[in-house]
Amino acid sequence: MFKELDTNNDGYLDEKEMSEVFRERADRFMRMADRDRDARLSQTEFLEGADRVSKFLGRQMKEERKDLKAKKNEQKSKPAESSPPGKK
Ligand SMILES: [Ca+2]
Ligand SMILES: [Ca+2]
Repeated sequence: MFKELDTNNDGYLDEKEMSEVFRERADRFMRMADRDRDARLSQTEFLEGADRVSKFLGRQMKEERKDLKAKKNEQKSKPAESSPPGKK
């Protein structure tokens, strides 16, 4: 992902590379949110679009957190070899 964005392969994302990312995102957002296809977003279209994006991202993040938790529990359920169970 990072390497795809780093178009000149110098190991950094510079302003130009970043602005290309955002332009592409903005473009996609525009197409997704512009319900009446007049090539501009009304306040309603913008807010609805932002709402959809944030719900989508929220769901994704929730699932990622769930995965992370499941992984942590997996590790917990395995007996720790290096450290004996501590007393509280
Ligand atoms: Ca670069
Ligand atoms: Ca529109």
